Amino acid sequence: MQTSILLVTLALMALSGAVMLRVLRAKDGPSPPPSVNKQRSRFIWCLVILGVLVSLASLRDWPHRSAGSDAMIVKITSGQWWWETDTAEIPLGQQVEFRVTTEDVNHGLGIYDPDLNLVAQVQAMPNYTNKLVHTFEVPGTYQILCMEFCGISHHDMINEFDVLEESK
Ligand SMILES: [Cu+2]
Repeated sequence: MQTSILLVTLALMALSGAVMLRVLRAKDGPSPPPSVNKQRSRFIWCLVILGVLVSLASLRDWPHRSAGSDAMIVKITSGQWWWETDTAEIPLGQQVEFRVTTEDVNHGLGIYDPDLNLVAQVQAMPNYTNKLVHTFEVPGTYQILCMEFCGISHHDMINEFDVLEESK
């Protein structure tokens, strides 16, 4: 998904650059007839509409969207230098909405699978609750690590939870 977004962004940036170059070159020559200007205006509006549509379509599945009504809510609070979760067990295949905040400075919540691959992340911010929606497809023990240097014991910010095939 991230690669698709990057490629689409690069393609649209290249297209925008080409349009800008053409506009700049056209400025030096004789002024075009009104019909050409109208055609250019239509073309630019088509690009704007295309950009908005691509943005909406590609942003829809980002993890910061709202969860379904049957999602499990997991609250995670952080501070220097700890993570506190209100559950230690999450059922496999269950959509989870993490509600993440901090009591002091900014922290970066990173959720790592049993092989220590990063599977989801969100910023923990003071006086604000960020939402992160994720569905775990692999059982095991997941670790929560801080991804933003937040002080001398930043490396001690470790917690974990289990993703279980059947909830107990
Ligand atoms: Cu930290």
